Amino acid sequence: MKIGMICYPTYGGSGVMATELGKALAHKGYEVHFISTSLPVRLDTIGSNIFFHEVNVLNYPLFEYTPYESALISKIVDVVRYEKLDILHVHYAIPHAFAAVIAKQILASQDINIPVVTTLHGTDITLVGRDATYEPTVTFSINQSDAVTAVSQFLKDETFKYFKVKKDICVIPNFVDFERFNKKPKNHFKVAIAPNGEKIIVHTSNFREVKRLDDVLHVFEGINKVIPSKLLLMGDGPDRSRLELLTRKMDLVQDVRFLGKIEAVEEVLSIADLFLLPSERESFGLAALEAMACQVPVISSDAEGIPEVNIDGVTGYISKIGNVKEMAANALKILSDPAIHQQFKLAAFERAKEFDLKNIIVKYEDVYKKLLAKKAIMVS
Ligand code: GMT
Repeated sequence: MKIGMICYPTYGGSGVMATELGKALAHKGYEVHFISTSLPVRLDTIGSNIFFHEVNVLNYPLFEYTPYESALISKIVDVVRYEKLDILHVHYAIPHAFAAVIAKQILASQDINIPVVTTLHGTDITLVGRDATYEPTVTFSINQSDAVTAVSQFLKDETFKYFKVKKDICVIPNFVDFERFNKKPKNHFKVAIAPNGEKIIVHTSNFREVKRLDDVLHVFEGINKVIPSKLLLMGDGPDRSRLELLTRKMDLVQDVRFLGKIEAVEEVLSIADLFLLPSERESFGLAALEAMACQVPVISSDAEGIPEVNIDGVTGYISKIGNVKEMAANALKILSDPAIHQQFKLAAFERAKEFDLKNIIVKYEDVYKKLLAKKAIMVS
């Protein structure tokens, strides 16, 4: 089977998840064609059955805004025709689902029938997608897709609540690859970061407002006052410069490291003692799941789909959004007692196993196979 995988190439959860899915499918023998504006960040291996097609946007002085969607649609049409793809799997509704369903219509006019699977990821439904600017387009794209999946029950419910959806949505949670994310600590790295055995606290995100990076610093401050610790911040985004200034203002520079868009996320997680995710919005929280796979307990907010991943009092603790005092107190409960810490680490690991890539990937394969079987019946 030849699959077209369309996603954002940047450090966002949807691009990460699409890339990991594509790599895993290729490993199982599928031919996977990524279509994106640049090489997706986690696409570190181009194997014999993984291909990358770059969307080139042609500029013209008349264009005040570059018509990216048109370029993407044209690229999809071209790749489907030339590579003879069987199915398109698009990640994030705006503009990918829209581009795919329009490409599908263009191809239908050339007698090519290509099923479209749309995976909804988060703010494409909960924030930007529901705004009047995009809502009609998102509704149309969902209803014109052949199958729609959502990464959490929360996201499915929100989609039905805010959009006039006329089809079923299948919940397929995000997953983690245990071959990559596991507790194999790189001790030399740990010694360099925490030379005096300080606790290592980690946060990963794309540094947007919804991630509440200020809360990350305030929770860390609460921990650091009591237990010598270091905070490692992975990722980058619009809030980074402001955060750097806040770190100085809070006099935390000695203990906070901005690692930037680091690729070896799993190496940092493998030496972490605790993960912080105080987000305002989080349809799932893939970053937390990856931490849990590395036996790292999670201190999080109760936003959206997070409770479907982090279990309060078992794999970490959950507090109301913004309650940094409680988050710090909960972090200290875990970190102060090695036996309790160990119990949370193991529980986090056990919970993460429920989202093992090996079990989740078959759910996507099922969706593809059903659509292709349906297509075969229509042809015969
Ligand atoms: O919705 C976003 O903020 C973008 C999206 C992304 O591409 O980064 O993130 C979402 O998708 C991830 C993967 O499915 C989820 O783990 C994140 O929780 C979700 N982010 C939000 O809902 C804010």
